[in-house]
Amino acid sequence: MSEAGTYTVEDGIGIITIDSPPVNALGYNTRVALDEGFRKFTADDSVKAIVLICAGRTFFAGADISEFGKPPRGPGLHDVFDIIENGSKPVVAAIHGTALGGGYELALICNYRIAVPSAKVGLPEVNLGLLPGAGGTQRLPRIVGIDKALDIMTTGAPVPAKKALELGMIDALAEEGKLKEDAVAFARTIVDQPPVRVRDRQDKVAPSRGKPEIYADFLKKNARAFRGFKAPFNIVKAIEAAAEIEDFDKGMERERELFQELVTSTESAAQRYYFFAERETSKVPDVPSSTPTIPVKTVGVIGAGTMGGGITMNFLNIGVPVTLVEMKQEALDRGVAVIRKNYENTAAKGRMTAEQVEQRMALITPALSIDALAEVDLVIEAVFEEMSVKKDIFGKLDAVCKQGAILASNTSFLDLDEIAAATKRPDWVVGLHFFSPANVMRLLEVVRGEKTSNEVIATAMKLAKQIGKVPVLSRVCNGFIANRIMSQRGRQADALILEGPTPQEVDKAIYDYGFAMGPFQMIDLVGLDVIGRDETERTVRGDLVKQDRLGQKKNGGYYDYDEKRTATPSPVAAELIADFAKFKGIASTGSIPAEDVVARLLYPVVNEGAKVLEENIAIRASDVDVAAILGYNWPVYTGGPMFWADTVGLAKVVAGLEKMGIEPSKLLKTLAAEGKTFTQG
Ligand code: T1G
Repeated sequence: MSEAGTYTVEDGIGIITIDSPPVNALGYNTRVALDEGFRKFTADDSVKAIVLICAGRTFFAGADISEFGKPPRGPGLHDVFDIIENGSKPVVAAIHGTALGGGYELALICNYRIAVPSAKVGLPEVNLGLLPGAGGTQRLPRIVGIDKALDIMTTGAPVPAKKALELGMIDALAEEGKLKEDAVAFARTIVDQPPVRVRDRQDKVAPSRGKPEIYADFLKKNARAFRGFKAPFNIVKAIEAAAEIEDFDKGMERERELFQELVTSTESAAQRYYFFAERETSKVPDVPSSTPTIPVKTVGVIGAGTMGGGITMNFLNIGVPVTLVEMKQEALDRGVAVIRKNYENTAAKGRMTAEQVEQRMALITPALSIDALAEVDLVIEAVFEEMSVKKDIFGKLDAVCKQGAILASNTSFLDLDEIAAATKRPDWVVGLHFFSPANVMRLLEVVRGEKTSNEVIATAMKLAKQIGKVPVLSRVCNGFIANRIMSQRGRQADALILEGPTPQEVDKAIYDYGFAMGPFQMIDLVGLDVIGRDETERTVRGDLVKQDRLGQKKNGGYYDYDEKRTATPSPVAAELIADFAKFKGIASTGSIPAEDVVARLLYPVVNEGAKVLEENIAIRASDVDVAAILGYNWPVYTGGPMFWADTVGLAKVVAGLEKMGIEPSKLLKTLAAEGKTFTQG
C-alpha cells in the first residue's frame, strides 16, 4: 500500500488522489500509488469512470528528475501508463498547478483533461536536455498538429489553461476551487461513451505527412536559439515521426531511441544538474530556513541611471512602490522616462496592457533628496562606483532611514565592509549586485558583509526570488563571484592575441564553444571606452582608444565594421597588436587549435572558481556555475565552469594550467590528485 495514494468512489466514479510533495513528481511512490489505484478501479465493476487528481500545489510536475541515471525502481512510467491507457473505463485528468513533462504526458494518456483556469500545462523537457519521453512527442501532435507541437516542445513553455483549451490540450475548464466536483461531473457525462484515446487520432498529423520541409524550415528559423544544444534537434525528429509513422507503437519506438540518445548525453546531465543547482543557491547552511525575515513593503532606489532604473522595475513589477532618488531633476526625469519607455515597448509587443503600464508607473515616487527615504523598508544604492561617494551616501542613509531599514549597495566590486563601516548599523547593510539590464538578467549576487545579520541575508534571498531573480550568496572580495572568475577570460584573451592568435580566431573558438559571442566582439559591442580596465599601464585597448577606435559605435575596435555593422578583421588593430607585442617583447607563435584557445581562456576561470570556493566566497561549486551561466550566459549545456571542468577531468585542467605557467589552486590540485570532482560528490 503506497502512502501517496487515496482511492474513493462517489456514485460510480472512482477518484484516485495522489499526494506526493513537493510537486507530485512521478517518482517511485507515485508510480506505485497509480499502479495500485488503477488496478483497483479496473477490477471494481461498480466504478464506471475514473478521475485522477492530485493533492498539494500541483498536478504531476513530471518524472522525478533526481531518479535519472539511477537504477530503475518499481513499476516503470511506461508500465503505469499502459495500465491507464488500455483500461476499459474512461479516465479524466483533473489538473491544477503545473502539469508538466511526464505529468502532462500522463494527462494525455487519460481520455479527457479538465483544468482550473489558473493551471498551466507543458512539456519542458527541452530545458533538461531531454524530449518528452513518455509519449508526448507522439501524442501532442495528434492533438495540436505539427506546427504548434514544434513550438510547444522546443520552447518548453508552459501553456495557460485557457490557451490550452483553445489548442485542444485540455477538454474543459473547471471552476477555480471546484476542480474535483467539476471533474466528477464531467466524468458522469462520458460514463457511457467508449474511451477516446489520443493515440488513435490521425486528423491533426495526416495533413503534414510527407512534408520534410516543415522540419527543415523550423530548424533554419531557430538555428541561433538551438545552436550547441542536442535536445531540440531530437524533439523535431520525434515530432516528424509522429507525422510520418502512422503506427503509434512504431512512433513510440522512434521516440524511445531519440530519448535514449539524449538522456545519456553530457548535455542533458549538465542541464539536469543545473535544474537543481539553480534551486540550491537559496539554501544557506548557516542561515536556517526558519530565520525570520523582514517585511519589505516599500523600497527606495538611489540613482535613476541604467542600473537604478532597471532595479526599480523589478519592484514595480511585483507591485512594490519605489521612491526613486536622483540629485538633479533632469536626471530624475530622464530615469523615469526610460522606465516608462521600457514598459511601453513591452506593451507594444502585447506582453502587458497600457493600464498595467500606468499602474506600475504610479508606484514610482520621484524624489530629489535622500530624506524621502526615511520610512522605506529597503534602500538600494545604485550610484557611481566610487568608494567615497558610496560612503558619503551610506553615512547619510544611516542618519535618515528608520531603524530596521535594510541598506543595500548595488556595487559590483567595491568592499561592502568598508561601505557598511560608514554606518552605525553594519548588520543591516548587504550587497544586492544586479546584472545589467537589471530588469532582465536573473542573477542577483547577494553580498554578505562581515557583520550582515542572518535576518538581512534571509530577507535578501527571499526577496530575490520574489522579484524573479536567482540569488547567489557571495562573501566580500573584488568582483564577488561572476565578475571575478570571468575577468580571467578577458585577461587571458588580451594576453593570447599578443602571442599570434587573432581576435577573430579567439572569438570563433569561444563562440563555437557555446558563448553568444567572443570577448573581443563583446568589447567592440559594449565600447572600448566603457569596459572598465585599469589603464595605469599601456594596453592594446588603450592604444585603440587613443586612435579613437571605440568599437562598433565609432571607427571600429578590434574589428572594422561596415554601415550594417558587419565585422571584418581590422588591419589597423592587427598592426597595433603586433606593435604592442613588440613593445612587450613577446614573440608570435602563430595560430593555435581552437581547443587550446578554449583551454587558455576557460581553465583560468575554473581555477578562479576553485579559489572562490577555498576562500569561502561562494558556498558551493554549483553556485559558481549558476553565477557564470546566468551572469555571463556560459552555455548551460556544459553545466558551467565547474561542472564542465569535471567533464574535462580535473587532472587535465591542472596539467593545462601548469603548461600555461599558471599555478593551480590548492583545492583544484587536491581534487585532481584524489580523483574527485567539484560537482559530482
Ligand atoms: N523532479 C524532482 N524534483 C522536482 C521536480 C521534478 N520534476 N520539480 C520540482 N522539483 C523539486 C525542486 O527541486 C524543489 O525541491 C521543489 O520540487 C520545488 O520546486 C518522462 C523525462 C513544478 C514549476 O521539468 O518546473 O518528465 O529545492 O522550487 O518554483 O517525458 O519545480 O524544495 O528541495 O521549482 O513552485 C519534466 C520541473 C521532468 C518540471 C514548481 N518536468 N519543475 O516551481 O518550485 S522530466 C519538469 C518545475 C520528464 C518525461 C520527462 C518547477 C515547478 P527543493 P521549485 P516552484
